[in-house]
Amino acid sequence: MSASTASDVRPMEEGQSGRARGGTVLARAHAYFASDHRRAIQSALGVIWLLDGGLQLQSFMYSGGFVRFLLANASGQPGWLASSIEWGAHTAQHNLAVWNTLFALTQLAIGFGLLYRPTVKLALGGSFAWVLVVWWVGEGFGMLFMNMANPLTGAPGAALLYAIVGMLVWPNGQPGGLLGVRGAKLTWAALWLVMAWLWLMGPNSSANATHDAINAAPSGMSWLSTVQDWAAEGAQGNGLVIALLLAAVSAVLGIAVAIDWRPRQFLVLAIVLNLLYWVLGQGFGGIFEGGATDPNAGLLFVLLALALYPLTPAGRPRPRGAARRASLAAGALAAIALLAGCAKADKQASMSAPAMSTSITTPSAGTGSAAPTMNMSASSSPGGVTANGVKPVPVQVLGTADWQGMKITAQVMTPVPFVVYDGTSKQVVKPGKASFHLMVMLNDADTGVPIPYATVWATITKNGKVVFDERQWPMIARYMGPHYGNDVTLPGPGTYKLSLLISPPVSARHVEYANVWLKPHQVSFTFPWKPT
Ligand SMILES: [Cu+2]
Repeated sequence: MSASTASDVRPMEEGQSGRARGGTVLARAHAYFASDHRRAIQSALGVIWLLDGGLQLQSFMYSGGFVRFLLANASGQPGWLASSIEWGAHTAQHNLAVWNTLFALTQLAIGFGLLYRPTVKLALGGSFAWVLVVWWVGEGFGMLFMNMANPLTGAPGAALLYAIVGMLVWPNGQPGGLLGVRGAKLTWAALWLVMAWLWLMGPNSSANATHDAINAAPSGMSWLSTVQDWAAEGAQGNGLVIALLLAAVSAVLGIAVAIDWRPRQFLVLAIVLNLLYWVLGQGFGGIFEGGATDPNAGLLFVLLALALYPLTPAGRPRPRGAARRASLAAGALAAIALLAGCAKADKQASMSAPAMSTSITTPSAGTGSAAPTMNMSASSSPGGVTANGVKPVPVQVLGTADWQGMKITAQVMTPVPFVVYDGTSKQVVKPGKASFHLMVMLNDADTGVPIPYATVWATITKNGKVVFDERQWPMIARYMGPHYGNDVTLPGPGTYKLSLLISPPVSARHVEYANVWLKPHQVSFTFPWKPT
């Protein structure tokens, strides 16, 4: 294949710096940093390395937070990998200030080395060694050995992509650098086939997999949260369809570029897709939230696609036979992907079915209009176990959100009386004409342990007008456990927006919570309601 397409390839020579127009700074910068395609990619890679180095210098990294971040990669990994990650984390912990500064300087050195022409090879060589360490200890091999790798959230790991892009732009005058044209395309195909396969894994293709992944994505900016909420809402319940579609698209994308079937169109599609992943699933790598170590895989995939672009033939259509073979191969792969996905989905459904038979109704509601109208009719009350005459009542989930590892759940049940007791006197709060009892659960997302000592303020609006604006009582209940609750009266049927302002838990903390939930945090859910 490479022999027949050799004429299509436009080799990028290193010395095409004769483009300097006039003597302006801009033109000279262009001539130095972007004299040709390969140099431009080298410079972009250098800038990303500088960003990484800068992020590594954040104060968070000098706290136990960085070590915990490393250790978090170890949990659930195979033994040999977990122990090596733990060894790395504990070594770093031993003298964190020194090690972390070294990490940062290494990345800054690679960045500057890429920007300064005479040291490009040295910097790239150093980056190859460094990314192996980072991919291993910092990313746990992109979580590939666990059931946690999701292309949407950055699998198979940004570090791997730094290395591949680096090899592609190695300054040896050969198209495709160290990989060569054929190697580059095969690597591309392998990456996308792995991503196709990852989409089909159970945790990535369940009904709410994409919804949950987007909800858990970092943000740090209100507009980004809005976009992510909107996307999560759209993905609600559609996880399987999304996974099958993206698995098929990924497979076709990888193969099409490898066999030169409309490669440039597919490279553009790859860029668009990864920008979507980057914004929705990776929240720009969380760099606006603090505590991020790199901008994550989306950006690197875009760079990789750009690096491949000149290695693919422009425009000229391939002979018909080849095109047909290509589409047949892509179609067959898509079909296999679909079949595998359906098999997975069946298994998934049968596994999760028993969980729905509890007294708590399935949280099919969520952050939007897709939610069924809440209806608190008594007839939906399940028999269930009773305790001293107190029956478990059905609850409906209005929405869930993740805040730095704290799972925030807003749910409602039929209005109930509750007692406020301050130690000497007590007052009974009667539900009156309340529409429902609102409960906010704060739990550790990993362990499920409730998180007390926080403050939750609930504001409900309808068409922008505030209809409820009160603090939630810290509350305990036999079936609900500790929660933050209040009875809420709404003016009538309609679509409402619930905003929760959660203030940091005021308490001493074990060190694993030392650096989270330090500032108030707001989340919003939209829900329809009608009285019974
Ligand atoms: Cu309550």
